[in-house]
Amino acid sequence: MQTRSPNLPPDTQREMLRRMLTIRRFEERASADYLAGKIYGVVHCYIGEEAVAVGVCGALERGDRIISTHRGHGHCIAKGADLGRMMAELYGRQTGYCKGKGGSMHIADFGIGMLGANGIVAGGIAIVTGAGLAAQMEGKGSVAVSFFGDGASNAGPFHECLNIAATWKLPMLYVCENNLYAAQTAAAATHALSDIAARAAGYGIPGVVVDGNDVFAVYQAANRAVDRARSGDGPTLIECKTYRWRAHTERRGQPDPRDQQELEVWKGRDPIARLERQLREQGDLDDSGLQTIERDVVTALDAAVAFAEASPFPTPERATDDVFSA
Ligand SMILES: Cc1ncc(C[n+]2csc(CCOP(=O)(O)OP(=O)(O)O)c2C)c(N)n1
Ligand SMILES: [Mg+2]
Repeated sequence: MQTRSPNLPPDTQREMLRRMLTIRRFEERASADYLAGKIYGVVHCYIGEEAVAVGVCGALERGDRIISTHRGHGHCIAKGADLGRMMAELYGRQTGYCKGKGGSMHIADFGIGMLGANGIVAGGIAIVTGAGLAAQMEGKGSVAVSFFGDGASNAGPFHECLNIAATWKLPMLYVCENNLYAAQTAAAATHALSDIAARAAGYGIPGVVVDGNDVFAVYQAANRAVDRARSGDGPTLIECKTYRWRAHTERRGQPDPRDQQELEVWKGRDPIARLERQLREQGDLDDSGLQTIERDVVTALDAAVAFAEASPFPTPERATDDVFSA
């Protein structure tokens, strides 16, 4: 069952579909180019989980800050990052967000409140809790959002940060993307609770479980949590149940060890197909509207890839620029 459409203009709902499709097509391209040897480092795909990033970011303002994980393309795109600079970063080019020296796991754009992807599992939770404290001290009513996985919810920073954020009533959303696995390890092998949201009770804050493949359900939960945070009532833990379609990372010749039947079941819950169906049923989308969105997405991605491919690699002399040590 898909959640009824919230009270959002049709244009905004179609924009959610466009962003979800952009994430999917961006990663299909990134995966193909990685496997073709054009992209270096490591690429973790978010395909299948698009409704979480888009639903949450749909409830945010530009000045609100988010932090991401090692699986960060979806959060960047949902917050409005530039596709060309993202692709250039994956391609290791000077025009990328990190001047081509960070790759997929190091994309940040402070101008849009995207504080960065992060290769350290649970590392981002502590950084963005600091942003939540900053938001509280600034007093402008902005909020901070931590995206993290089910695996990260077993690490120390999760517990320490929820505790302090609850105690200080920081204006925060903690969004757990429960895709049922931490790398290859099934969630049941790493924690005894069936709902990670239940952990919120231990810190005295609300914990909510949401169908993470239902963009409107995610949006509505995020909206309520944002209202609560902006009103000074403190953080909310939102657990989004979802699933990734690709293996943990893109790798040549290594099969995905997960149960393929389980994967097929989750593909049947495709968040993009569900939104598309709902918009059609509402009378807010038809074949030609969908074709226009698809065409716009592909055109934007072609331009992003062309920009990346035409950009120079950083020179060896620049290797130690922007590198800090204490
Ligand atoms: C501190 C730390 N420990 C281990 C790793 C290796 N590692 C990378 S991703 C990952 C699993 C993370 O699982 P989860 O938080 O559920 O995120 P998902 O990959 O499912 O999105 C692990 C253990 C790491 N990057 N950082
Ligand atoms: Mg996980």
